[in-house]
Amino acid sequence: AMRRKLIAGNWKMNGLRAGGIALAGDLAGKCKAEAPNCDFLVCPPAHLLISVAEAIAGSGVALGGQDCHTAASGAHTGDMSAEMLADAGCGFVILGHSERRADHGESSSLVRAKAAAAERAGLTAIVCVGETADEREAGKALEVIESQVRESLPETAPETAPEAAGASLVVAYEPVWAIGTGLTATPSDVAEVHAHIRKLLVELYGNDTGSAIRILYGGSVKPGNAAELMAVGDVDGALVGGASLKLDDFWAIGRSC
Ligand code: G2H
Repeated sequence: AMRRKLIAGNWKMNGLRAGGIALAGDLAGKCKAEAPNCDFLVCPPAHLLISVAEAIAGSGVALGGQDCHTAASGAHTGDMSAEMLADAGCGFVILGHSERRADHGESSSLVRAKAAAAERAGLTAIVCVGETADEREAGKALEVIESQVRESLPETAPETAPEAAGASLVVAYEPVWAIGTGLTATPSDVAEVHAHIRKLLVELYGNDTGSAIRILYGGSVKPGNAAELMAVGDVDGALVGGASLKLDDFWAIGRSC
């Protein structure tokens, strides 16, 4: 399947209004001036969503949230629903990032329920999976990733579009030990994991849909390692944390596709 690469910026809990809006606006300006070869997505913190939506309007840059609740509305203090993200202009939502699995005790079954909420609201979920250092050292990386995939992804097959933007579901492989540490998985480790995830997606959703779903790599992606990672089979883009906060680095990662 021809899958256009997706370069997704996960700003995490970073950015105040002045810097965040300028960063998004500058990226939008570059995309308008020079049509990139990949899809760009920015996932800013919630308070910036509406302003960033305005800053990127008409540029082709997409907007995403970093989490959502399972319910559409209700008595859930501090939470945001998928419908609210869509209302703010989002087309995507990151779900089950390892920081949420660790900091907020999110289980795969909760992530699956959130993915169903995203689908209900018309958002493309980016479901994150990945093993810890201990799990990798114990030789259990593939086993852990497989159970996260089987338990976190929606039970019903996502919708697929005929164009290269693929399916209304994205999977992100982020080895926990590579997140924000400067360590990256080797291209051969990444190839092994992505091929395994692809096999599972085809098993779960059938060949057409399973082949249309983009699988991103995440964990200390930067301009210096992006080209070799993006060249790996079944790597359909990157989920970028730290380097997405610097326009030149984020743009360079997109240019490496
Ligand atoms: C992994 C990644 C973005 P970083 O969490 O999701 O962050 O690129 O800073 O390792």
